[in-house]
Order: sequence, then C-alpha cells, then structure tokens
Amino acid sequence: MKVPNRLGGIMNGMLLPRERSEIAPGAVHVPAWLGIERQRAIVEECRRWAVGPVPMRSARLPGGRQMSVKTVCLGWHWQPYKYTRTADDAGGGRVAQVPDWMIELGRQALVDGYLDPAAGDGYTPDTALINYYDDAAKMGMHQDKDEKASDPVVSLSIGDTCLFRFGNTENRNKPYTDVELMSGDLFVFGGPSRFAYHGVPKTLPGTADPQTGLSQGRINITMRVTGME
Ligand code: MD3
Ligand code: FE
Repeated sequence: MKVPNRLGGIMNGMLLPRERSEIAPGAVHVPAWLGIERQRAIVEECRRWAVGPVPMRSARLPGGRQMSVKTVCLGWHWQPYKYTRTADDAGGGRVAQVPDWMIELGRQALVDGYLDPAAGDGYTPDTALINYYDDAAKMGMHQDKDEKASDPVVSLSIGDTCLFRFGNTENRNKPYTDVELMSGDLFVFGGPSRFAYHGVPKTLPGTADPQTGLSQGRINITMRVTGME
C-alpha cells in the first residue's frame, strides 16, 4: 500500500522524506499539509459543488475538443480562456461563492508555504477551480494567465497521486521539474513562478487512501485572484 505521509510511499523504494521544498523561486511544495479529516470534508463539499448550481463539466477548448479533466468553479466561472459571472457554457447559472473557510485555508497555505506569518495578509482568492481527474485524465502544459492579478495560486490535491510537471516561464518545453503530488499536498505558486508553464502528464490510479471518501480519481483545487470586478 502506498501511504501518503511525510515519509512518502514505500514505492519510493526507500523511505524518502517528503518535506517542504521550494522547487523554483516562489513555487513551494508542502507534502501532507491537509489532514485526512479535512480532506474528507473537502471531498464532501466538492460532491455538492459538482451537482450545482452549475454542474461540473469538461470544458470545451476553442479548437472544439473537450478537456479530459472535469471542472466546476466557485466565485467566477472559468471557460477556456476567460472568467465570466454566469456559466454560459454550462447551463447559464451563477456559480457558488468561494466559502470563507476556503479563503482562510488559502491564507494559511501562504503562511505555511512561504514560512512567513504575514504572507497571507490581504490574500482573498475570488475564484477556485475544482478539477476532477478520472484514471485517464491529464492536463497539457499551459500557463494560467486569464487572471489580471499576479497574486499566488494555491493548489490542493486529494485522492490519487499524480505526476505534476512544473516548467519554465518561457515556453512549454524543457527545462521542467517533475514532482509527485499526493493526497493532502499543498503547492503554492507565486512570485516569479506565477506564470510558469505546468501540467499533469498522468495520475496514478489506485493510489488514493479510501479514507478521503474519494474511491477513485483525483481532485485538485486551485484558488486564484482574478483581479476582476
Ligand atoms: C503553476 N491544475 O487548474 S495544480 C489548473 O493538478 C491546473 O489540476 C493542475 O493547472 C491540477 O490550471 C495543476 C498546480 C498549479 C496550478 C496553477 C498554477 C500550478 C500552477 C498557476 C501558475 C503556476
Ligand atoms: Fe494551471
């Protein structure tokens, strides 16, 4: 069994420590940041958000193809490549608000990510994207640049482990750094890393701890500041 804790999975071969690490300036990985109870509570909330007021869906890319990842948004609705108040590609409703507990979690994420008690001051994410990956889903290398603000992005992972690829700010190619993101892991992307290319080449099906309440797949939540009115 692969155990998502600070000692990593036994499939590491050895018990490699999983400790906080800055993989690039402003890009910090904090393994096992969320406890199992917190993860389970978040999974339950995500199940509700997936149903409505705007249903979770695979977004359609401008070329006509659908993303393999399914997404439901809070605060603002995102579709490639813009934010809108109403979900015009998904029934036309207004998405749920970003709850206060999530804003608070985002602030604490910056404090713990940057080891700076003031890092969360003034951070008020006005949108969150909840992505669901089934066993086959992946996300190609891209930049998140539909936001007009450069505040950090806070990323939380729950469920199956994934291979996360963090690239550079110039183009979608090498050099990049591959990192395994496990259930409960926090990643913060700020400063010079905010507009770096990144993607998810694959998930590792069957690696999730069923105690999260997610029996299959992977959830990723990203909190962002859109800079929109
Ligand atoms: C680096 N999600 O929703 S989270 C996305 O796991 C997205 O679902 C991936 O990329 C996922 O746009 C990766 C890590 C992440 C999120 C946003 C970033 C890394 C980032 C924004 C800027 C730089
Ligand atoms: Fe992204």
